[in-house]
Amino acid sequence: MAVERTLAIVKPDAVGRGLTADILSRVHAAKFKIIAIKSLRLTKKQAEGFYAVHRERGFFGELTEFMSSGKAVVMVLEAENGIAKWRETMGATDPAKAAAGTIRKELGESIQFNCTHGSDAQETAAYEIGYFFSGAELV
Ligand code: 3AN
Repeated sequence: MAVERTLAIVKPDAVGRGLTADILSRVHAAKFKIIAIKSLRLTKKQAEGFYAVHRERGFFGELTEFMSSGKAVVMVLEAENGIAKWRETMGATDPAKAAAGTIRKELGESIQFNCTHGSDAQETAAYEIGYFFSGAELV
C-alpha cells in the first residue's frame, strides 16, 4: 500500500460546535501525520471553486452557503492508503448511514452538517490540497 496525502476539513458546523479538538484527537488516534493545517473562513466564491464538481447538484447553493458560513480547519493528512483511510475514519456522507465509531456517526447531525470532508480519490486529493496549500507549506 502506498503512502498517500488527503485533504481533510473540519467543517463550519463542527468548528462552531467546539468539536475541533475532538476531531483532531481522532486524527491522531488513527495515526495520521498532519503535514499542514490552518484555520480559515472560505468566501462563497472559494467554496464554489472547491465544490465545482457538484455545481449541477440541487444542494450546491446551500452547500456553498454552509461552507462559507464560518471558520473551517483545513489540513493535509498523510498515512498508508490515506485517502480511503480518512474516508473510513469519517464514515458515510449521511451520519444516519455511517458505521459505528466513525466521526460522522458520533458527531454529525445531518447529510449537510456532517462535520468533516475528505478527498475521494488521488486526482481530487491533488486538486484539493493545491487549492489550500502551496508547495512550501507541504515540505
Ligand atoms: P462526501 O463528502 O462524503 O464525499 P459528497 O462528495 O457526495 O460526499 O458530497 C459533498 C458534500 O455535499 C457532503 N459532505 C455534504 O456536506 C453535501 N451533501 C451531499 N449530499 C447532500 C444532500 N443531499 N443535501 C445537502 N448536502 C449534501
